[in-house]
Amino acid sequence: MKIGICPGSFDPITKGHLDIIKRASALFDKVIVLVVHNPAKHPAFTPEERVDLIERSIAELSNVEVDVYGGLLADYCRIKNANAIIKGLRAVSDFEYEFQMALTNKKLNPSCETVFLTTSAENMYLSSSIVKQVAQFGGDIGDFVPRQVLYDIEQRLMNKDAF
Ligand code: COD
Repeated sequence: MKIGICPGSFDPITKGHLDIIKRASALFDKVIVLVVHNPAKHPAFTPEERVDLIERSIAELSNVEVDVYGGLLADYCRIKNANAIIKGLRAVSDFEYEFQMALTNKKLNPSCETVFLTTSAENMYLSSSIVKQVAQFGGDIGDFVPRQVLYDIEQRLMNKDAF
């Protein structure tokens, strides 16, 4: 069984993430969407909230599950016997950072490859940070996040202070 891991902060999940997850689910027998900590970010949603939003967004994908992990991604891949880490690439600006992580993960766990899927053109500009910024100032995020979780993300972010 080929197992792929889609890791990320998912703070919160966007249509860009969902597109990568759906395409990964067509390539692998099993996909685990993994909420992991990015030390460079200060999340707005708790890990449990992020898992819940992802689970509701992927409900129709029978070979996809969601998990959360507090350690190194390479160690999680070893525990799960994963074949690949699947990442989305939006633009050249993503490349250097993703390339560095791919090489580090390969060094830490040589049996796990990193597979890059290019973003779909309509999601190229999308990020969780953009979603948070637009929602905090009362903008419409309907085109940015999965419809199943739109209301909850809006409610949660609208009540956050902008400053
Ligand atoms: N279109 C396509 N892909 C997208 C889009 C979009 N619009 N938006 C995001 N993506 C992709 C990203 O490129 C990324 O591959 C993935 O979706 C997740 O994105 P984010 O922003 O939610 O998550 P990041 O970038 O903060 O995730 C970084 C990790 C949490 C994976 C990383 O920090 C990590 O592995 N942490 C665990 C600790 C560890 O092992 N560290 C060593 C790593 S070398």
